Amino acid sequence: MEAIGVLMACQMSPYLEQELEKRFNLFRFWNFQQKKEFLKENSNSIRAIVGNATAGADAELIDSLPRLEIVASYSVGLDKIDLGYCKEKGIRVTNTPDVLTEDVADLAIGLILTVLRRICECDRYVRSGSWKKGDFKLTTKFSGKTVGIIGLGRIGTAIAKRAEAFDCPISYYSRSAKPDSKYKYYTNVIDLASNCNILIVACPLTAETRHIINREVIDALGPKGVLINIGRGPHVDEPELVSALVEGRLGGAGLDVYEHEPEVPEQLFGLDNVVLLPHVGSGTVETRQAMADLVIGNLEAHFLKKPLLTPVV
Ligand code: 8YV
Repeated sequence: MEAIGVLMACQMSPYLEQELEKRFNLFRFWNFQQKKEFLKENSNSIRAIVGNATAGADAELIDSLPRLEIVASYSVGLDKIDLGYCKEKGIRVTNTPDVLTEDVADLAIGLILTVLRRICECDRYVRSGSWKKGDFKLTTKFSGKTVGIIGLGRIGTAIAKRAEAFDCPISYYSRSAKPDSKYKYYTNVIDLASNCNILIVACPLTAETRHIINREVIDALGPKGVLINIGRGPHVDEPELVSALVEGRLGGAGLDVYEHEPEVPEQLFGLDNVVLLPHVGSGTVETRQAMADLVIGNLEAHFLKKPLLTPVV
């Protein structure tokens, strides 16, 4: 039987590569300089794409692969996949929900503590020998602060649960109120931002949520407020965020994602009230393996004509 062709859209996990290679005819897209030529030559054997938060499947790629049946994303976020087009063409889509929820929620809390308690700056203080010259300055308490969450899905809920353990009053914004939620619901982000100390972005990136954090929201959060983004860079109008932080109109920020990764605005590098992470929300050995296993499980299920493990489309 002809081996099933699987196209990996970019480099993401050596373990996943190895496991895909055992089962399929794996094409590593990044190894081909002439992408168009490569697609032309192999369009008849590729039946699956493995994407992630960096590269997925847009209409152009989908159109160049007439035998494409499934896009399996090594991510929970689906913003790099043209979902509408996949639906229209009957191409199945899967992602990796649940397995990464805890890690991302843990990291959101880590970012809050690191920004408020200046953990990175404290570490530099000790390493540079400054402690010998005097005590570190006082920082800001986390426990009891009001936390606002944009998007009360799996990850938002896991963050809320953790913040509850810090005795934080919790409120949220989402498209509609969650009938079973005990948290306070705001019908718009500006009201949420005006009424919380820490604002966390935890919703999917869609046309509606792009730049959901704009100047007005930043101003509503204010000079004592802290923004945490573990969602996607384009949720935030980045130049507005940078100028607010540089001008002291926003109290601080903890960022795991950026508008143009891996580019990070250099104006942020000198700011001690900002913590910058390189998109590592799900980046633990345990979780990345579980994500890879889900990608493989979905592809195997599809090609064995069994129900998909985590279908989206
Ligand atoms: C990953 C992510 O960084 O799940 C998501 O949506 O952004 C992350 O888990 C990425 O897809 C791993 O390559």
